[in-house]
Amino acid sequence: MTEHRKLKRWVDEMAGMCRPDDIIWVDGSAGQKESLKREAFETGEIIELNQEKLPGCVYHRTALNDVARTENLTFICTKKKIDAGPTNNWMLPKAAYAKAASIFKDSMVGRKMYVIPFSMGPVESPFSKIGVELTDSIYVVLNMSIMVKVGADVLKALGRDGEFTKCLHGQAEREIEKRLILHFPEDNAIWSVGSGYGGNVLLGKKCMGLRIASHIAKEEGWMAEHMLVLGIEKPDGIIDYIAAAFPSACGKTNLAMLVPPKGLETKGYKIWTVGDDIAWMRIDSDGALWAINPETGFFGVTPGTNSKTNPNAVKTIARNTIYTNVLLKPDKTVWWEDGDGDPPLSGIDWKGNAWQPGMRDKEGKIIKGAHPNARFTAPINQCPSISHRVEHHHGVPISAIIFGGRRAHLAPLVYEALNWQHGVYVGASMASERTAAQYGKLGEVRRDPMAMLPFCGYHMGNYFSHWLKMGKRMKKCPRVFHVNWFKQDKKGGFLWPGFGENFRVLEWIIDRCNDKVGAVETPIGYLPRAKDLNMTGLDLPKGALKELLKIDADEWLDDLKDQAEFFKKFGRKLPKELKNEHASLKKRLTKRSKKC
Ligand code: GTP
Ligand code: SPV
Ligand code: MN
Repeated sequence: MTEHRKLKRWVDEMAGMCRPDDIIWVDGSAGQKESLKREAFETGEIIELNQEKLPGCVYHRTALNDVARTENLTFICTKKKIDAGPTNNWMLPKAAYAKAASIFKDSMVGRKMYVIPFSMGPVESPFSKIGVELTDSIYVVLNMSIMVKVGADVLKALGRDGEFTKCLHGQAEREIEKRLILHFPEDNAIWSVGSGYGGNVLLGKKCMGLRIASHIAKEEGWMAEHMLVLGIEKPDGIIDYIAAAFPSACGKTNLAMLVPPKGLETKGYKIWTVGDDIAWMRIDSDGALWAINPETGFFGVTPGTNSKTNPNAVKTIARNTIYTNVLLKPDKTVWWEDGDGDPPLSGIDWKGNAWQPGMRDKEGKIIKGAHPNARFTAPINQCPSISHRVEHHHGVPISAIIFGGRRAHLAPLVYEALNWQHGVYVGASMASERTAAQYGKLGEVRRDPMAMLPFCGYHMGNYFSHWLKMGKRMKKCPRVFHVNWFKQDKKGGFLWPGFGENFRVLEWIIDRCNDKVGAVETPIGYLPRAKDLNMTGLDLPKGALKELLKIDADEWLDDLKDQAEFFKKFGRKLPKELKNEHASLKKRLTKRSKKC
């Protein structure tokens, strides 16, 4: 299969430890994919869905204890602890390899090992990186085949001695006590054992695409970010591209595929989807920042996805899609909460139990049909709004970077940073309420710089410096914004309708980039005045817009205390520029405070 001696030796070595019955090289062909599917149908690992209604679609349930990324079991393993920084779990590489090896040992006896050569980014583009994942799960092979380019072309591009990220995955017993997601940036390697869920096991995604890539990007002078990328085509036909970083389950996939509201669509606006989760960005010869999406598929949250909230996603997932942890209907189609259509009268829930709407558990809580972090895996080229530049090896030029999170209070609908340095501060100090995409207490506000807290593969203080340095190297920096679709009224309802209506905010952002619309300067940055937002065709309840654009200086000053506490973690590695930005913001807010 390959002339790459190092690759062959590594596969042999890993097989020697895991002892699979057989080793199968994934060639990327339709025939092999089909026969793998058949094999998985037979063992029950995957269920074939109704091929008339959902052609090419399959269904999978992960273990009950294995339904989201496990950040507490995720480690950056570097020789020196300081290199992993205060926000990552750390282990010495030697100890980490030994601990994982004891779990991997003989774990593939009776199973097969699949070798998946994959490229993140167009094959043979100078911006792409190659990885090889070894796994004992057909589910992983099928997912990876959608999420990234896999197979013989990649091996060819790798040649006899090309560099690749060594990615080893084994399900082992899928017990939490024996689960480890280990990254070795110094060895360009990833070991993941004991899980069968998404971000823990599709090693191209968060593990290589962000944690390992962010480390390489720092060394090589580019950026690997947890960002969607989209193009906004204006009525004059010119397309501006933006990249947006929101934490997990905070709206990236939805924004990436947005359909402008009717009134604005007829003006001629269109959205083009480049990516929904990861952006690799470089400064090109024109001095601007350009982004590629290194993935070829979406691994998106299903609950909440319906024809109103995200019609493009609904069309994308109608075929050739893997559904994970949703409700299985008797006719072998699927359903999830806040999806299309009424709940079925019966079905099998994500736990594999018989389910009926309205069922309650022992504590009286409604039993959901789909897990809140249930997901679809679908090819990006099925998305009706796919950008024609998605395969372009230079990607797209970025005019604006948007940060955002779930904040029930405090953060206004949108504001613009004063400049790049202030923008880096806005990203570094952002926070969001915890969602079902990771284990932990739901709703708790946590600081999540640039939405990269769980994904930065090195010391985050150095990561902030890298952002500042990139800004200095650019001839024209993208403008930086912050959005919050999730501000709540007193009753806990969302003040902003979100989804397609978010386009109104994007229009202001793009017009700001082109100096076409006004704003008011506030202590936190530039905010639109009510008249600067295009509200044609949207009737918000009285007072809602005022509340959405309100800045309460005292509330902000309170939040600054928490920011300062968080920044303390970075010690001397916190760039002085960010300390200065923090101090200036405090000064500006204090001037406004009612308490002074
Ligand atoms: P990851 O794939 O985990 O990185 O998530 P993501 O950032 O791509 O989030 P996604 O777009 O899948 O949205 C997550 C959840 O937020 C879904 O339940 C959506 O329905 C909901 N959501 C997305 N956009 C909005 C919005 O504008 N307003 C409101 N209220 N909810 C939204
Ligand atoms: C996220 O949690 O940000 C995801 C899903 O995109 S996972 O691939 O599981 O990380
Ligand atoms: Mn994500």
